[in-house]
Formats: sequence, C-alpha cells, structure tokens
Amino acid sequence: MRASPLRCQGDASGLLRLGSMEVRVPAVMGILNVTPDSFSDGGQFDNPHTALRQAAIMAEEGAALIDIGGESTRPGADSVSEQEELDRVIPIVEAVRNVCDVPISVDTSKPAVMREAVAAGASMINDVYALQLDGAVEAAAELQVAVCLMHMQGEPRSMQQEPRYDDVVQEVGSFLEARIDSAVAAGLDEDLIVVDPGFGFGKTHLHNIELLSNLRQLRVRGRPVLVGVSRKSTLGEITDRKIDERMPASVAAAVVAVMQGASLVRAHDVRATVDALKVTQAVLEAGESV
Ligand code: PT1
Repeated sequence: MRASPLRCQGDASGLLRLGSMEVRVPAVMGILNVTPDSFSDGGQFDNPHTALRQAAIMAEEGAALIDIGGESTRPGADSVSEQEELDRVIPIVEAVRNVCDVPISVDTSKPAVMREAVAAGASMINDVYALQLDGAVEAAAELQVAVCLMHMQGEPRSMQQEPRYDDVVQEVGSFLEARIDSAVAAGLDEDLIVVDPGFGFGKTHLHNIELLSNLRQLRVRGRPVLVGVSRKSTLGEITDRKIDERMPASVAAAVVAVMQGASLVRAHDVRATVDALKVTQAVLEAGESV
C-alpha cells in the first residue's frame, strides 16, 4: 500500500476536522475579496449585494469554505485601518452567514477583526502574518477556531523587491513549525492549525515553483496544507497570460498542489477547481487501493 497524501490528514473517508468544522478534502476555499483594490477582482464584490451573490455562486459551485478578506495583501498593497477593515468585512460575514451555511474563513491579521468575525459566525482565521501581529496569537487561542498560518517574507508593500533564501523549502518549513509552536504555547489547539507556504509572498517565481514541487515536505507536524495559487503572477510568468486569462493555469497548479499533498486550495474559479480536484482525488484514491 502506497502512502496516501490524505492518510495523515483526515480519516479514511477524507474528512478533515478542524474543531467544529468538517470539510471533505481536497477542498476548495472560494475567495471573496471585499476590497476596492484586490489584484484580480478588486472592487467587484465590495458591496453587500454583489458579495452575497458571489458567495451564493461559490457555495453552489462546491466551495467547502468561503474566505472573506477586507485588506488586499497582493504585492505592493497598502494596509488598511482596523476600523476600515471591520466596516468592510463584518457586514459581509453576517450577510453570508445568513444566506448560506458554508463555513466562513476571515482573511485578516488583526485581532479585533478576528474576534468580531468569529462573533459574526466565521469558523476560521486565515492569517497571512501567521499570528505575528500584536495580540493575534492570544486572540486565536481565546477563540479556538481553525487557523491558517501562512509564510511571508517581508510585508506586502515591499515583499517582492528582493526575496532571498538559502533553502526556501527548509526556511518556510522551519518558520511554519515555529509559528505552530507559538500558537500552541499560547493555548491554541494544534488540531485547529493549517499551514500555507504563502505562494507569491516574498518569493520569486523560482521559489514558488520549488515550494510547489516540494509541498509534501511542508506538511509540518502532519498538519494539513492550504495553498493559494489562483491567478498569481508566477502563473502569468509561466504562461504569459494576463490576470483574467489565468484560470487554466490556476486549475493546473491546484491539481499539482493536491497531487503533492495539499488538502485545501484557495481559488477564484470555484467550479473549474472543484471539478479538477474531483478527478485528482479519484486518481489518488485508486492509487491508494493497489
Ligand atoms: C494565500 C493567499 C491568502 N493569497 C492564504 N491567504 C492572497 N492563506 C491572499 C501574485 O504574485 O496564498 N494563502 N490571502 C493573495 N496574495 C497574492 C500574492 C496575490 C501574490 C497575488 C500574488 O500575483
């Protein structure tokens, strides 16, 4: 029997339990940016009506989670104030919660946004700063919800200026391990943690490809891996396509990630990604039974 990429992530049926949340993996996390300046869909979903419609579409297309973000973290992005982020995110979390029962993740690094989003019904915190901002690790420990710890070198405004690593896979892995330790030391249940190598966050295109091809090594402490590759510039570099033409490349990258052991894929194009991952999973399961 070959080692299955799912075996240490869930039970035999591929169910991943993160606290009260249960998702069948590989799962697609649909992206809902409620920002005026996101890299691929900025300004499209920043009013409650369009945001809700997009959430309903993604739920219908098979998203296992909806990731709501009010601060763009794409390369070059500026940060927003706590109040601005609360004003953008909380009404959308409440509204989405009221119309569909897909679990909600909140893409934030700010403790106040984490607290209010969870109070409004979010089941997961997706933090690109891996709980390093003041008060974040304490907030997560207090809330005891699922948390995604992501690796980033630098900060969004300047992270792509000169990313440098001696060994990117090893360095990202050690960082994630250290962040798991901090979170657990603060009192967060380890079973709630998901890790993410942070594609495009202070990485050259070669760094990103190296991470993708060695993803298996990043299942630090056996924790499930989430990847966000959707429409990112590395895919543009490889295919010479503009942002709105990167869906096929994004789907291909999602398939590769799951073949390499990823459990969750953050994606804009939910329907296409869900279909592709059903095929991927069917092949992985067939490989398991021989
Ligand atoms: C991600 C992610 C995220 N990505 C998690 N959250 C973004 N957990 C926002 C580019 O190179 O991968 N994991 N939240 C979006 N960030 C980027 C980064 C968008 C790079 C675009 C690029 O084009």
